Amino acid sequence: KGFHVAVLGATGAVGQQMIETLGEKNFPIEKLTLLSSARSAGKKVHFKGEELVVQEATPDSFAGVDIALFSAGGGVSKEMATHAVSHGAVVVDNTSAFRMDENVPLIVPEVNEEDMHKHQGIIANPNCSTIQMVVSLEPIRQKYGLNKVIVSTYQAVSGSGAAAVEELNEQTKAIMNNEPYEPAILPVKSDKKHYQIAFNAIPQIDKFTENGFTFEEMKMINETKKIMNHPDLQVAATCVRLPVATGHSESVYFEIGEDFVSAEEIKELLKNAPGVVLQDDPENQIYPMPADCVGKSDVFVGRIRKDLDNPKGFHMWVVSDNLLKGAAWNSVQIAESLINLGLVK
Ligand code: 11C
Repeated sequence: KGFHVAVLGATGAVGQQMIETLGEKNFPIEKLTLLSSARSAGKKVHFKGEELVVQEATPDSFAGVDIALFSAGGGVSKEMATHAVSHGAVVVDNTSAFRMDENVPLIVPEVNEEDMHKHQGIIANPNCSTIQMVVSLEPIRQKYGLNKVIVSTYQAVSGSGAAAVEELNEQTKAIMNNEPYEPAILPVKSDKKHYQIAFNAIPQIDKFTENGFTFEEMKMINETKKIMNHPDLQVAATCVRLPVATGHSESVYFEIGEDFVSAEEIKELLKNAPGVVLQDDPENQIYPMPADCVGKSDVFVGRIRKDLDNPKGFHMWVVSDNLLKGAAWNSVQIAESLINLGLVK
């Protein structure tokens, strides 16, 4: 049987990837409805050789829809989710609107697929930088326990949208040509100041919260605990934007519950972990880099080594395509799980 799938935010960076991923993964679709704001309605999108016209999303757009993939911003999700659910659709929401809502499962299928059974119509897709980290940490947590995580990120500008990628490209060209270019989008479009991203590193992703961490850092902290069902896990994050178009990288320090585990044992575990590709051979300079991971669904892990002082401590380097496993692919995977678990009509 095929399903009636709707994509809300169909013309955005993630929405486009969702449509491509549905096609590439041969998702069982009977009908695909593409929705957007009034501004983008009317655009044409190709799906499996057919030309589909994007329609303006209204409360009635969800009549007959089985699964609705949302990626049009938190405000739109809050406005439209109840309408979609009242029409009987299950919403897979890629915004932060419902992630920390206790009635909404926050899902990474490799980690907590079983939490989907508790859904009440909405399932949240986590933040991109959180997803790739928990995919790499969960097998370790299951086997050896996990006490503490300290992560520093090296995040791509596409996490901030297509306009930010354009800013990086245009700014780079301008600087190379000795021409002026006024930053207007990064680090955060709606914040007071904007900084050069080309040839730079900006230690701010999203706005600052009152505790000195940014909202992006707080997402990594809170979402990790929720996804792993581990409220006592100690997590700290520093999130940094780099002049990379796509592919988030992370330096992850973690402390396990046991003393006598070797780096080789962690490598062996991750070699066989779902959704993980191990690229760890320092002698031959093999380690993951974002340029190699673009367009791939997996989470790539390397540079695994034991801390020199703490017998429970390890370091690793985790890279993934933030638009795929970080967003579109994880959402489509959740939709696949909905079908496999019989959670959609
Ligand atoms: C970034 N992680 O790289 C953000 C983008 O909560 O889904 C994703 C924001 C979110 O800027």
